[in-house]
Amino acid sequence: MDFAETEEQSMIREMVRDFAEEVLAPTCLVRDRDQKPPIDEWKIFCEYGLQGITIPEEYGGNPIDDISEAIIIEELARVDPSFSVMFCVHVGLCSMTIALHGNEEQKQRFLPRLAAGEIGAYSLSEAGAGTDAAALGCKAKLSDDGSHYILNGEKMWVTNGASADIYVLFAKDVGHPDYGVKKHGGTTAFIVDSSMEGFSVGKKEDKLGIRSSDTCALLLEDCKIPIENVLKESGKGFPIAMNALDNSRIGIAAQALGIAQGAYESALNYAHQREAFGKPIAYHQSIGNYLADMATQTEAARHMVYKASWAKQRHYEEDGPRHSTEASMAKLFAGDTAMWVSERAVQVLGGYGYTTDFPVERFFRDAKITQIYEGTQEVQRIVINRSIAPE
Ligand code: COS
Repeated sequence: MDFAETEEQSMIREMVRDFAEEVLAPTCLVRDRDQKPPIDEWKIFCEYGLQGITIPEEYGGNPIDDISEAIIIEELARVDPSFSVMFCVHVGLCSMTIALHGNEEQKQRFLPRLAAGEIGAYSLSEAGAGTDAAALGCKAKLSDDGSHYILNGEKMWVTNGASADIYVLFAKDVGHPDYGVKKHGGTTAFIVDSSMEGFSVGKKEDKLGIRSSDTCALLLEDCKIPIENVLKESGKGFPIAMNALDNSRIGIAAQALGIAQGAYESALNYAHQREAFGKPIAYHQSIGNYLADMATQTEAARHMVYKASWAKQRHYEEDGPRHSTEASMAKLFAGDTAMWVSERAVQVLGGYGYTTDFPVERFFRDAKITQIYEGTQEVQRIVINRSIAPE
């Protein structure tokens, strides 16, 4: 077992850290305040070619190993969690899902666009279908001539909702034989272009954290989607959705890890500069203990995130077992770690930690979402419990 980063992984970490500190850090506080998506920053980021890491080379991508993917997300989140989730959804939930499940024609049509920097999104949740993803209410009806589907309904909580060009979106085909028979019967995955007739962006959420990431509703009003845009085939969407979430839960775990790391570093630096009772507060036992525990929790989360990334790569490249359990365990632990470490960081900074003069208040707000999206912590426990139950 080798715990060392490869030379390439260290190089990627350094490159992304430089980008985050030079490009994201100067604007992230204002973007957070104004809820402004990092579109200009995304364009600069795309010059590095990392937006195509889950896309095969023949479609313009630039594939890398799965631990490197986690390192990129971690380094982005260490500075700007909003940007990290934009990237995570683009590469994981959208590009990778099309790369895995799309037919040749679909891959040729959509992957080069995503590799070139058009933004991807994923839309499963609805007002009445969050944790219970099989309860989707959006309906798809095949046209009489069989050339297209007509979609109606409203999707919710869509990351990159207003910024995206291409969406992987789920609705139920009411004509499918399993519709109304099985709970997830008829669930179908569609590739939706933002320019399609009957598609529009609805309410943008005003959020506690990750405020620079746009989270929106999507409105489907007789939205006309060509039959060629169905991923795999009608009724095969639920496992596609679940598989995509297995992949992206590792991304959210990496995001949580980056938040914990960023909050810990802020607290560490502050504690070594701020003096009280004649010495830096880091050398007072109570603060020193906090810092030691923060470092330990963050490192433990790091191991779980990289282990889950390794399991994901083994699943796809060596036909290994599904990585659902590792992904959910990493997300559960890293999400709780981000919340705990960022709360401690605010405590270490005292009154200053409660102000926007330091980034820890933003990390504290941003951390909360990692316990909620891509499945709440309660969902991760359902997945884990199913895998540990005796036969
Ligand atoms: N990969 C591939 N297929 C999977 C799978 C996975 N990880 N998990 C389940 N499936 C398949 C099952 O094999 C089953 O297929 P068959 O019908 O062919 O037998 C089907 O999907 C239904 O599985 P299951 O009965 O386990 O579904 P449930 O409705 O019980 O799912 C949970 C339960 C809670 C695990 C699921 O609904 C879930 O993950 N919810 C959270 C969704 C979420 O994270 N939403 C927020 C972000 S999306 S914007």
